[in-house]
Amino acid sequence: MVPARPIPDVTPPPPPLTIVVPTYNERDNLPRLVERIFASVSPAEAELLIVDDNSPDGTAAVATELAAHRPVRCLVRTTERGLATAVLAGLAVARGAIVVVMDADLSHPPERIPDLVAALADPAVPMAVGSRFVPGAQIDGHWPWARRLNSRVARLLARPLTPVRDMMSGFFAVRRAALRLADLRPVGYKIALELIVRHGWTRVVEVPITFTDRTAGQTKLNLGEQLRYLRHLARLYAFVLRGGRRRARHA
Ligand SMILES: Nc1nc2c(ncn2[C@@H]2O[C@H](COP(=O)(O)OP(=O)(O)OP(=O)(O)O)[C@@H](O)[C@H]2O)c(=O)[nH]1
Ligand SMILES: [Mg+2]
Repeated sequence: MVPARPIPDVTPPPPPLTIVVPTYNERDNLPRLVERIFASVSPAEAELLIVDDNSPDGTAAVATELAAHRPVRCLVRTTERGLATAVLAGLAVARGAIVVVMDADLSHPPERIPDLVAALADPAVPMAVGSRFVPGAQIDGHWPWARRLNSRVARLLARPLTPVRDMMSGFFAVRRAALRLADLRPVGYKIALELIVRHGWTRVVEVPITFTDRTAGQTKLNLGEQLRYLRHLARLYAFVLRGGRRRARHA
């Protein structure tokens, strides 16, 4: 009798890099985003994971079309809505050893992804942030004084929590093995700040970027989001004052 040959494992290995993009009504931005991402990183080494909250504009259908030609996956959430929890859901199913998180609206330059990834070459660095507030960074577009003031106050309020200058950034890379997702209590928009404080990360590198204002689609940032930010800050200060950050550093 001929011995049975083992069935070869044809499951493709996970890509080294997963790019997580939360979306809500970003149909018009996705094709250009995908084009620019895969002009900057090899499709053989990266996957794009779109986390869409069942956008009424059909963002998920556009993502599915794009998936025919590119390594794109789309996770559609139907029972939950919110940027931070969407990012967390993406981090939970990402397969790459390194995960980049960025917005869909082309505010974050995909061309800087390789620089963020390169900053993680030092094993002591758990996170690299695409920063608008370090030398070499730039903001393209006119920010009215009210928006500038708003951004400055929001950063000042978080300053005692971290020396990272752009802790509000939605563009960052993390080493997946460094994540303790069960320790996170995401609320609102500021997932990078949540990651930095709850993990007790000190060696965060900031990579200067040129930030461009969105030209398509609409902002989802509103007063409710700003109030949620204050609630988020209160939770993080309570965590630090109770010694949570010290314990996280020694975990
Ligand atoms: N899945 C999901 N994504 C969201 C949600 N809210 C916002 N996003 C996405 O998060 C990213 C950032 O949202 P924006 O509305 O651009 O917020 P912002 O960058 O602070 O505001 P702008 O300056 O107007 O661009 C975008 O990719 C949005 O589509 C949400 O509730 N669920
Ligand atoms: Mg935006």
